[in-house]
Amino acid sequence: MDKSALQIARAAYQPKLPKGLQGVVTLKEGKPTQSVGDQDEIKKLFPNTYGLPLVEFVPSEDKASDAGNKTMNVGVILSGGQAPGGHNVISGIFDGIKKLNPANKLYGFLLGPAGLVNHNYVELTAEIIDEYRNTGGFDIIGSGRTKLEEVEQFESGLKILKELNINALVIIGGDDSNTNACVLAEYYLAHKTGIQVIGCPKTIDGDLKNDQIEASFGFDTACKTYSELIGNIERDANSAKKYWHFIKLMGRSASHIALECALETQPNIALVSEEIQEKNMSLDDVVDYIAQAVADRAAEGNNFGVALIPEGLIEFIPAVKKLIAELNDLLSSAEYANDAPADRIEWLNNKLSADNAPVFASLPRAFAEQLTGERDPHGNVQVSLIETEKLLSQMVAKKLEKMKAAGQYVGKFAAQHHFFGYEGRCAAPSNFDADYCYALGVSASELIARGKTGYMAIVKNTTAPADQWIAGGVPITMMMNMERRSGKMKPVIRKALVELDGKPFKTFAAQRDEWKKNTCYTYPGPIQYWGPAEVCDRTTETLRLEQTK
Ligand code: FBP
Repeated sequence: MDKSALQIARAAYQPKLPKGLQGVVTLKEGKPTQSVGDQDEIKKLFPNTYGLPLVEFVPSEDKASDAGNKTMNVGVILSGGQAPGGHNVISGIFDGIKKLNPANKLYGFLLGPAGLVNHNYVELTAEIIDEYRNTGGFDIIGSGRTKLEEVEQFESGLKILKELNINALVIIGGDDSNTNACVLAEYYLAHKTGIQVIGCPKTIDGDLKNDQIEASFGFDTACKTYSELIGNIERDANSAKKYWHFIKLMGRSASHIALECALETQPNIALVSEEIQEKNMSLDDVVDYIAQAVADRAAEGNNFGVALIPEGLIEFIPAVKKLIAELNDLLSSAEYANDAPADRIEWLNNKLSADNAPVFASLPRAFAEQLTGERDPHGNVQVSLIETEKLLSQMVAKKLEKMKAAGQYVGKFAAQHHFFGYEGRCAAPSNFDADYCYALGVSASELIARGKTGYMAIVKNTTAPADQWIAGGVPITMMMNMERRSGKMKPVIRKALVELDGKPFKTFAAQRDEWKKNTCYTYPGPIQYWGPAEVCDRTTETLRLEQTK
């Protein structure tokens, strides 16, 4: 395999580990836990994995690990969207289990949970692992979005796990995948299979966090990658002074990425979906807000600007959200399947309720097509395929024409469009993600060695230098509550949306009017791997603000 100079140098990077995971490791158990909500229901659904204690790894003076050195084989699965650092979680697990006993083996299931169900796997040897240390991507074993939730899948998985003599499975995924990891842990425990299941918090979206999980891995690198690009665009905008750049940022539902990038780059506008929902804003309200900012800047002679738009925005505009819910029902109906209409848009126009039909009719045709396109495996709109940035800029242009005619706007408006998502999901992990992920992997191996199941590996105190980080595990049931999903109440890990009374949003809100009117851009530049710690080991602003008391 040909390698770039950076790849070669970066392969030699030794991730920093918390003190508690260096040398001989000892486990400290906390008090029994309970779920964040709906305790009785969650306890009933998870009788074997409910109420387990929080655990922490602490340095030990002992000569040998309290986990002993029994042989153990481990399987690993990457689930869902790529996130920088996945390869380091896997190398952390590998090094962790080999340290406990060199005879231990690690198997990777290919292309996500489907690899377990369909028995596609590879043994991850030292040679393979060394090729992937500190690299971005999930290509070591690939990823996939198959949901692990049916008993037949659990049983099929069990067969191959038994055949390979695997005693523990690590599922690296987001909130849904970790919820499913917990269901699987409970099932394997209840059926006395002897197989443990451990989760790992992954997603660039940053929405898998709570009192126990400070950040999901990949968020740091993805945001820094996007912020570099946004900073470059800001400098271009401020040099040419002739374009408004509309930049959509990934994140599916939550606006954590857009908010973090705003804190990093101080754009003229950054929309936060959670706020738009809270204020019950319509699409027109959002357009008016942007158009007014364009007009105000034009009045000062600034016919340029940068606007950040979170990917999930349209689902948070209450009227559009209602429309999407009805579209989902109509598109999955037997009537739609039987009619198989040649013109989907016209068919929907005729079927929509009186409330939703005018909202649908007001959308440009291209956008209506995207909104009614193929759903993801969970029946959700694929927000990454919807060009919200173009919709907004077209609507803003129309609004500005009207304002011009009414003498409320004098200026020129030309828009450029960008969508940053895939650009950052496989970037080479920042030092933070490289260290954090490696520690998560080692932590997972130590949890396994102690027979834990139904836990997620965690690392806390992450705004301190890495050797002061605290590694351990949290019972997954502790993070659960009951929520309605596809019409049924289900136990799920609570998704973390942007908190409007949280420090990151408040810090942004206190400055945004200044950024909107004036040109206050900041230029974060590319991720640095070598150099002063304040540059190379910096966390996200979100994490710094959330963890500063
Ligand atoms: P995960 O939640 O699985 O980590 O994926 C996040 C994400 O990157 C979203 O930000 C985005 O909407 C989606 O994946 C895109 O999915 P796909 O890779 O299937 O296009």
